[in-house]
Amino acid sequence: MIAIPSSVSLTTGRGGLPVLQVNGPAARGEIYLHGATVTDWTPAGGSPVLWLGSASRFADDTAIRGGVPICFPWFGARAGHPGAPSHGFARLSEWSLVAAEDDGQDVTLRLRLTDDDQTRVSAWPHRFEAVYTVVFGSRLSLALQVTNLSDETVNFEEALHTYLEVRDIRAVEVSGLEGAAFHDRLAGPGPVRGEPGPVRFRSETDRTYLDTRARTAVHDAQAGRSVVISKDGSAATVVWNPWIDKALALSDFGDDDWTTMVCVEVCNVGDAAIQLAPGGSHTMAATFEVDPDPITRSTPR
Ligand code: TA6
Repeated sequence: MIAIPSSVSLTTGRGGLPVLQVNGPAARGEIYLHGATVTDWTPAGGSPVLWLGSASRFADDTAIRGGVPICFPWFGARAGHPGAPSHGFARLSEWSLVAAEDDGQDVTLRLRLTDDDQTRVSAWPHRFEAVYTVVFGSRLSLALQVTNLSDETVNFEEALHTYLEVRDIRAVEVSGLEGAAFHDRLAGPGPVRGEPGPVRFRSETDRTYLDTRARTAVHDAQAGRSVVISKDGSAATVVWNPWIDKALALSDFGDDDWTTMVCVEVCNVGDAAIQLAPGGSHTMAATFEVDPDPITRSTPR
């Protein structure tokens, strides 16, 4: 067991799952070893930024519904493998804590996942190492580094499937994607031309924005805050809200939970999947920052 600072404790969390709890100078945080799922980031003096559902299950055979599940090494369904878990095996696996540090301001945790007997017979059977670095500070920084330990070139998809808490999705806007073409999962194949304004939510929304390295922001006027999401090493962004019917269809989604969450996912999926030569590494990073300024833009009716 590695040495951990006094601001970090490894304890038993919901569902009896092991969880690392962080009480740092700049923020409170929580990350389950199950899926290396960050489930809380609360900046000092602020309110929780990540969303957890009222019906989220904490069990080792299901992904945690909320926080930041890690989708890897595929996104969505795995073509040709109908029995493969949605969004890959990383969010269903137990990661290991390999480093923990408190520098007096930020608390940094590093977790690791490598191939094992199960992954080597999965829909993605390659040798790999994934190292996930999480910095709990006045900002939340996430970095997923994947290294190809096999002797063949590999392709993989990855997403930080981030659930953000909002007062009411019907009064939320997401900026930064103006003009970017997107795949609309609800409208079938083929990219859709971009839209000139911010993303607003009036029904189920499930969009993959292609070829965008832009910073985005979730404007929650009712909460008087915006959450700004910067990214590096990511060429796509997914925006999702299940709305009424999809939320009803998901057993680990409370019927009204859809109103208080939005997913903005820093990712490399589809045409932006990553190709790694033997021995190669790739890092995808996202940083979240709360801007407490109320939104100057009028809230859409
Ligand atoms: O991120 C959008 C999405 O791919 C949606 O299509 C929806 O399936 C969502 O992920 C949640 O997927 P999950 O497997 O966690 O229920």
